[in-house]
Amino acid sequence: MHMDTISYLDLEGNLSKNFQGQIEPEILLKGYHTMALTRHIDARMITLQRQSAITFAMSSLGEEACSVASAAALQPQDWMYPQYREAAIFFWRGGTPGQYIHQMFCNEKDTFHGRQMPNHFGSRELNIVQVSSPIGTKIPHAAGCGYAMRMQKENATAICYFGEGATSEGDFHVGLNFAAVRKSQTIFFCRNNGYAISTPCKEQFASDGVAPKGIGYGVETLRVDGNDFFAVYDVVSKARAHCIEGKGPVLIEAMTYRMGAHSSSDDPSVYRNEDEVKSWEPKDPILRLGLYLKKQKLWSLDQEKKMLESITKQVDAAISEAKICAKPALRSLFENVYFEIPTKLERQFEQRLQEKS
Ligand SMILES: Cc1ncc(C[n+]2csc(CCOP(=O)(O)OP(=O)(O)O)c2C)c(N)n1
Ligand SMILES: [Mg+2]
Repeated sequence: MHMDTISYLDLEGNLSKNFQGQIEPEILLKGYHTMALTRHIDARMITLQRQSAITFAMSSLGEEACSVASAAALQPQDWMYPQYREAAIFFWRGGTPGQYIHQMFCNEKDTFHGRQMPNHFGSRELNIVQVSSPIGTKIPHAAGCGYAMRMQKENATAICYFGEGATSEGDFHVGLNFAAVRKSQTIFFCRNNGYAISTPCKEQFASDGVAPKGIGYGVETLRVDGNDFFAVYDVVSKARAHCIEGKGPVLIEAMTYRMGAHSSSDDPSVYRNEDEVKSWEPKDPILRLGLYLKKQKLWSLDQEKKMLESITKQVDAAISEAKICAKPALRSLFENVYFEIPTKLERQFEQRLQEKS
């Protein structure tokens, strides 16, 4: 089976008449700013990794509209389960560059006490469940969370983000089937960015992408242009309403492209062609929304310049602070597991202290 892709914003920034929704200019401007901020931070983090200031970095270059437009279409009470290419949802919800960068440095001010890899952000206050490395494990969690929301008749949904590679994991199938049968208030947001590290889609599945899998499980399924802010916002708004009305979960397949390397440990030049990358440049989500905003006289070159200057200043300051911040205290390795630290662990801590001195 073949499914069409919903798209409203063309490559010149013209909005199709088929777009029936409405997005306030403030949302578009905040969306544009959040995408630009995320792109800037991602680029800086990759450079810092190359300079050995941090150990690892992943970027969402070219995929920013997937996170930002989806987050914009949701409510603060909706729970978010990101993979690792969704840093922008954290910024959309008010997470600061400083908080994010401390996590990237795994330092004393990192909310997670340096116990995770970089890019494993999260926030209890912002209803963002922390990223975990094993692919797909959050899919059943979000299915269960959405089921709990339905049982408690909450005006809330759970959104789970993952890549197309994650749909080859058993967790995807377990999660979708459970959510479909139980009518969980869950939005499954799949970013189909063409690759799972070096594995292209054509070696990942024989189906027409991910969408047919949702239909197979009886899940309402939509395929959208993931680089179109308007289209992503629109389908996620509709998906949220569908969940809240008790009609069951929704699977969204957002068609996008991973413009950068998989991570700082990857070199994509060994497995993909530069022409393929170039062909996606005009589809860039920031470029397209920017063209629209300028045509609508909502944005100018002068504003663009000022925005980039202010982002650079803000991020520079956050990096400088993170660089001089101490690593987490040794003691923190032993905390937050038990309410009271058991004697055995206390002894290990003492032993470690002696080894250090
Ligand atoms: C269970 C599991 N298997 C393998 C890996 C190694 N791994 C990390 S990212 C990744 C590719 C994921 O691709 P996709 O889901 O398409 O997301 P993308 O990186 O493209 O955003 C793999 C195989 C892992 N983290 N967890
Ligand atoms: Mg992928």
